[in-house]
Amino acid sequence: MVAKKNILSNAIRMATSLVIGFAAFSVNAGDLVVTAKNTDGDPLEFTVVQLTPKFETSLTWSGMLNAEMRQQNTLFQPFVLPVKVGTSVSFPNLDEARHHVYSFSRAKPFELRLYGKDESNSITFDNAGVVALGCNIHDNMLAYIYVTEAPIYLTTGPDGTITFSDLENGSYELSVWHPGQKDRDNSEAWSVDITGGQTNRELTVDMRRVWGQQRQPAEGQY
Ligand SMILES: [Cu+2]
Repeated sequence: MVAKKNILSNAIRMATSLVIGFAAFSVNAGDLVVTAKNTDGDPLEFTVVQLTPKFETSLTWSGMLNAEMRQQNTLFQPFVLPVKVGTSVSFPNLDEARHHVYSFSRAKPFELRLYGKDESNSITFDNAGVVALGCNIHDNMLAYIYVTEAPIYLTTGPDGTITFSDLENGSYELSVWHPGQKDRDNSEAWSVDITGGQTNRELTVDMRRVWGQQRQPAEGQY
């Protein structure tokens, strides 16, 4: 009987805290919709959008410290992979062909010697910065790992837009990075205030005229 009573009071307590939690959430949090464009006004896919709170917060990094950069159909997937500093990235090869992945970038020079189908290797990225990837066998293969210290980040889709949901109210540093931006090694930063409801920000990224994009190899090329 005592046990039963405890279960009941626990259930009531849980229900109460859920209601309080919801009320707190709706008042103290908001959504942020960021749209990235180039100077011609075209939407920019592959823009890493990062948020760093400027206030004291209980927010702690809760994401997984591992990620994946696949080789599939003689392409790197994804083209841009943002990861938190300290993340271990695996490089599974899903192709019949062998790949030989390397980077000369200062943030993490490395080389994964020729390896075949269903093989995987991991590299840990301990320094913030840009890591450009290539494959010694396939010149068309190109991708970027962007190692960030920001606790919150997402990459824009083809419409150049990304939505951050349920952000705690307050002031944030908002910065973006794109592989084709003029100063490729430094992100551009702005400030944004979240005050509940939806906040929209449109950002213009100053792009280089020519920048490398990954292309599917021509039929029978390899
Ligand atoms: Cu390759």
